[in-house]
Order: sequence, then C-alpha cells, then structure tokens
Amino acid sequence: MKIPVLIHYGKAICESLIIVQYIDENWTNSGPSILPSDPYNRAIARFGVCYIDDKLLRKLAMATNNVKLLRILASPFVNHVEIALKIKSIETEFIQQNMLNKSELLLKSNPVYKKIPVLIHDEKPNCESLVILQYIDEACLNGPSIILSDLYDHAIARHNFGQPI
Ligand SMILES: N[C@@H](CCC(=O)N[C@@H](CS)C(=O)NCC(=O)O)C(=O)O
Repeated sequence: MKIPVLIHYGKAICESLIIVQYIDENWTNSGPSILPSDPYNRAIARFGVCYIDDKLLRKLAMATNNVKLLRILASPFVNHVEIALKIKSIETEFIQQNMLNKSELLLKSNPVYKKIPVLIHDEKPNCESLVILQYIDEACLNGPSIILSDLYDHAIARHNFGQPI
C-alpha cells in the first residue's frame, strides 16, 4: 500500500520507476524522453532510482518511525543492540523490563522465548540480538555499517556472539 500510483484509463500502475517508464513509453511524441535512450545510461538511471528507494528512503523510514527497545540493565545482549543504536544515531525509547514479572508488551512481542532485547520499530517487534543488529544495519544506513563485510569475519563474529536460538 504505497504511493505513488498512476491511474490511466482506470488502470493502476505502481512503483515510481515503472510509472516513469510507462509515461516515457506512452507519450513518446510529447516532450523529451525522460530516461536516456542509451541502454547503459538507462541502466545507470534505474540503478540511481533503486538506490534512492532502497537505501535513502529506508534510512529516512527508520529515522522517522518510532523505535522502542525492551531492555534490562547489564545484559550483554541488550548492550550490543544499544551500541548499534548509538552508532546509527537512532532515537530510541528504552522500556525497562522486570524479568521476574514480565510485562504484557514483552510477552506479546516475544511470545516464544519471552526474552530481551526486543526492538519494536513502528509497532513491529524484532527478537534475538543478532537478528536485531542485522535489522538495524539494513534498515538504517546512518553511520558506519555494524555488520562485518568479510564473510569469514562475519562467521567468526556470529560464532563468538552466539547463534540465535
Ligand atoms: N539469544 C538471545 C539471548 C537473550 C537473553 O538471554 N536475554 C536474557 C537477559 S540477558 C533474558 O531475557 N532472560 C530472561 C529469561 O530467560 O527468562 C539474544 O541474543 O537476544
């Protein structure tokens, strides 16, 4: 359920890039072509639009939507997530939990393991610290990447950190 949607003769066309191409192909005689005629330049133009869509708008989404972290003090799993949120400068509401009397929000957000940390982004919960770290990295491009780009280093970090259960 996203905009823009172009409605032409009652038929809907979605996705900005597809709409631009549709306009370009449908109204060839009115004004200049929007996309370059050279296939390589067309590919580069498409790449630029996809980049803005995928990366920059996602970054904006994470920055503007509400982010909450269910946590306790002195949990290494929570600490990792808090450091990632700080590195990415994500404004977060921290919601302290009592592990001896688990809150409705925790039980609802992590019904299987009932553990913290839980990151709630735009009312959608994410559980398991390693999964949360990857989500933060992919959903927000602010600051440096927090996931190692080298596959071997990544595997070692996962091993040292502990696999998600
Ligand atoms: N694999 C989980 C481990 C999380 C975990 O063990 N959290 C502990 C606090 S440090 C917890 O919620 N314990 C409560 C319980 O086990 O009931 C992760 O990486 O997020």
